[in-house]
Amino acid sequence: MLQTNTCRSFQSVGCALLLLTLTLVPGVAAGETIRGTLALVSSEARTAKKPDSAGAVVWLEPVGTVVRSAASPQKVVAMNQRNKTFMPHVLAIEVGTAVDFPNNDPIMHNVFSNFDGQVFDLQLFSPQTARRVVFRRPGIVRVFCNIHETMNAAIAVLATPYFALTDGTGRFEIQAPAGDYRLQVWHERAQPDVLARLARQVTVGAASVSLPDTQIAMSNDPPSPHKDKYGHDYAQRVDDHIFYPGARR
Ligand SMILES: [Cu+2]
Repeated sequence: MLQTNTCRSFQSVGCALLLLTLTLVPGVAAGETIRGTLALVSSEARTAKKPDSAGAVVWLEPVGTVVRSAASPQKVVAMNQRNKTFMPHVLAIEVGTAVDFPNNDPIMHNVFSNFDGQVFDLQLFSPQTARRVVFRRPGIVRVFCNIHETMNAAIAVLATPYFALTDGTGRFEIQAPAGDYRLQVWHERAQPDVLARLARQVTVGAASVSLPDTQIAMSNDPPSPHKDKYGHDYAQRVDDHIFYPGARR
């Protein structure tokens, strides 16, 4: 993740400084729905296309007593591996949720996470098989593959059932009982201090809440390099030796 100052220094060569806007409007069913927009807007004049605003995680942590809704959270979700890509790229789950990692490629993968969040290592596993991890503590889990350096994803493990991911236009909707909450936001390309400033108290069922615009430094560059599960740089690898015997290439 690039530092803000780094991004500033690159503005002249195409580093995008994006504007994050967030507005909450109570839903039709007041006290139960919060809808909002978390739009990523490029300030770079040359960027004609609107940035994709998908993949921001928004969640509400109850403050004090909130009567929990009867709906139970989804307990098993999946993060696929297809075309050497994790899909979806960002998952949001409640603590205690199991995540399956199905390998839909004709080659082996080795899914792992070795810092922050929950550390795990699924070892090499074959095409058309899956491994499962149950996430037991809150945090942001960075997910990688030990074979393919370009594969990366994130799982936001949350201590609340009230959360949502933004769509491509930045829209999100959270169902929650009436009460007081602390709203928090995470985006993989946002600096921690920016995210901290976005956190605030909200009351579901009250009048509309407007949150101020905040600038968020982001880069169009690829994500920062990461190490393999042994803490080493990724070596140049020939994929052929990890093709599963008999699998279609
Ligand atoms: Cu892989």
